[in-house]
Amino acid sequence: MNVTRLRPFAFLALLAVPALVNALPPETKKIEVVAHKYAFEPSRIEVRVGEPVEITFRSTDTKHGFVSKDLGLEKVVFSKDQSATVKFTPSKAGTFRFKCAKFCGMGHGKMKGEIVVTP
Ligand SMILES: [Cu+2]
Repeated sequence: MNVTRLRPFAFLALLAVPALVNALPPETKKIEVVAHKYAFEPSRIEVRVGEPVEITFRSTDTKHGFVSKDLGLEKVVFSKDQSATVKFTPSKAGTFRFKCAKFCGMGHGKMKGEIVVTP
């Protein structure tokens, strides 16, 4: 077939590109949180409604945990040599608290943070 005869229709291929991009699920936001006695870093995590989130927790000292009742996220425990990953997709905007879910010493109660979900 003659290529020059097809060229007028090349724009159709360009029209298809944005349609494909829109059909893809949103990219996962990957966040690393480091825990130590007695804080999470960062302690404030910002995400968006509908954006899949993957948070990997690591510890630099003892065993710590993560739980967010506000977001309905189950407790996970992690240590220096064993990280833990929490995946979720926020469905509503707001500020949701989380805290350490593993007793780690006298300052355990101070180990808190928040996940801010913007529309
Ligand atoms: Cu802790």
